[in-house]
Amino acid sequence: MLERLSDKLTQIARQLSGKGSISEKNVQDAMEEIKIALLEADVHVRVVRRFVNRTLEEAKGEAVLRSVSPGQQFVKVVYDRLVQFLGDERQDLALRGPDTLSTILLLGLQGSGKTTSASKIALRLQKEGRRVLLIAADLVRPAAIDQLVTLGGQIGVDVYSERDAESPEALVERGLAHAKREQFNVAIVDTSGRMQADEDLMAEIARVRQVADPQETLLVADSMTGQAAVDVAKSFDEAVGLSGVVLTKFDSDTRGGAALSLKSIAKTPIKFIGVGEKPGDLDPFYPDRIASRILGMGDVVSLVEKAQETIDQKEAEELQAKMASATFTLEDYLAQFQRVKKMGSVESLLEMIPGAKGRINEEDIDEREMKHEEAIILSMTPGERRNHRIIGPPRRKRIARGSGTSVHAVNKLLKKFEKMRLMMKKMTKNKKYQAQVMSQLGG
Ligand SMILES: Nc1nc2c(ncn2[C@@H]2O[C@H](COP(=O)(O)OP(=O)(O)O)[C@@H](O)[C@H]2O)c(=O)[nH]1
Ligand SMILES: [Mg+2]
Repeated sequence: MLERLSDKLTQIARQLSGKGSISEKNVQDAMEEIKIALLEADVHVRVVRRFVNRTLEEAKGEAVLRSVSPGQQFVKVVYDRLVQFLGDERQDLALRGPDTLSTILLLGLQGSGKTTSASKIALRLQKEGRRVLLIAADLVRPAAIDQLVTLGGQIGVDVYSERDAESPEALVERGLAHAKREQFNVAIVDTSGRMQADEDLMAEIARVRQVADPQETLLVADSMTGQAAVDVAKSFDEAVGLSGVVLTKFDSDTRGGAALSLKSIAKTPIKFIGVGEKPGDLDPFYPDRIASRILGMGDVVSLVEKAQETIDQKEAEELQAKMASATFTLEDYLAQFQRVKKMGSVESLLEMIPGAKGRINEEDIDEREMKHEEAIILSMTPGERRNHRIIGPPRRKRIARGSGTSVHAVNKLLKKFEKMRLMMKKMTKNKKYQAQVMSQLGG
């Protein structure tokens, strides 16, 4: 799987991580090589450009970690970007509870692996304890019905089929009625494909989709077709709307272009990969595992992760010491906003403050108000930030003007900050105050 891309990137990463120090030129050269490797892997050119730009941007913005080499740190940046481009989090099927029928509709071009995938997903859900019914709605090729019936027999899953249905949508309607009557809780609909995603196919699919009203509309795409798979996903998504992709023949895909381009070009998450011809050959798609496989530098990645954790730990300790001694300034407060921005969530801020997690919800913190407060603090001089007590009425007026807010807003922030500081001091001594302080933080 992805051997070719993996070999290239692993080689580049190994060279980098071995270096004790790296220059801007090293980074540029490495990025150039990565770019070529990605293009050779048939990754969409727009994705390649985005990948390179984001990686460089991120590498520049990274805090230097003392316990790892810059090369190792850069490898981690590349790894993080790979995970992001592969889709970040694992996306599971969004099915209803077991008391109601859930429907999964499979779409795709001829030969992409729809029928095979239908039986693979059926087996998987059956193992999870679901009562699964396969519906054979490919009426174009008579052999398709036999194929699904045979596969169903192999895995012990019932197949609903009709030999002379007037249309796929009529068959699906009856199949689903059967599923409800017989208390199946998942119905998987296998549809017909064409050589191309033409208008006829789209019209048929749209009719079937309307009748099926599925919880999941999955495109089955052949990973070996690379970028073409991405174009197919885009046109299916525009025509009928997709909830995810099953990327088949991943076992034979040495390049990885489809896997890396799908999420950012076609905006559809990969939910499963097909890794062989047998019914058991279906894996959930884990972006981080695939990224590790591509980069082959798992040890470096976890080393850097650990170093990052330690830095966070140190920051947290410093912050707590400041809170305890009431030397917490507006500058520290501002640093926290920036931290939230960098980490992308308020949650990371809450993690820094002992006892805050679980007591306060992320939603309680008004992000818009945070932006205002940030603007206000940014309009202060460094001296004002370090000692807010010197900010009298004239300064308040100036700051309000500079930040595009009002004197009222500035007053409010200063009052809140003063109160917060006092409470923080108490908080570090008295657990009971922690929750109160956090609600202050929320405004
Ligand atoms: N190696 C491999 N072969 C697969 C995979 N999925 C499907 N196939 C093969 O691809 C061919 C077409 O599959 P089929 O399910 O009939 O495609 P359909 O026309 O979309 O229904 C068959 O020979 C399958 O065995 C996979 O994940 N790996
Ligand atoms: Mg088929």
